Amino acid sequence: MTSPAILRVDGLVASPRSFSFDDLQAFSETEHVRDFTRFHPKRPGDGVTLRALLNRVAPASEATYLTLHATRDDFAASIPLEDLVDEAVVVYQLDGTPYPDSKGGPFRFLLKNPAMCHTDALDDCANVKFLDRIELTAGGGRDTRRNDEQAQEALHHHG
Ligand SMILES: Nc1nc2c(c(=O)[nH]1)N[C@H]1C(S)=C(S)[C@@H](COP(=O)(O)O)O[C@H]1N2
Ligand SMILES: [Mo]
Repeated sequence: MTSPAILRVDGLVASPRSFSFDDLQAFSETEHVRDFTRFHPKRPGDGVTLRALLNRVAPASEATYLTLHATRDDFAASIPLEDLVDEAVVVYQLDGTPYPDSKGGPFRFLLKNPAMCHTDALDDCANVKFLDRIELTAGGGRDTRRNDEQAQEALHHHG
């Protein structure tokens, strides 16, 4: 058996924590965002708010950025925390089962209203797939969105 997928939230926080599918399902209804198609018609699924996750880890006052890591394909995005906090959802289920790989699961970071690619820190590129770690940092951390032109081109020639 493979071990269950885990989302780690750590860095400049009082209580680093790891969340499983079951842990996220247990979040209260007010901490949930049901049916993300209300924000983006092509992105179904249910998630929990970034705020609800942060409430459980107690960010330090020095934490100003979130760095979102996808170990699987070595992708990262780093975004100012205050811009994000009411904008972001971690989607973890579709029809009551873990969010599929084909949609960027088991955990996918989604912005309610992303800007076009490369036009803002909160752009479509920040909708990190295969999210396994949210790291709180003082100032910006790793961000593979700002690669050279050619690499960026390659990134956008998917699907
Ligand atoms: N892990 C990971 N997440 C990622 C990417 C990636 O290459 N790896 N590409 C990003 C970019 S550049 C964009 S524009 C969106 C595309 O999301 P979509 O394939 O669901 O349209 O995913 C973002 N999330
Ligand atoms: Mo992108």
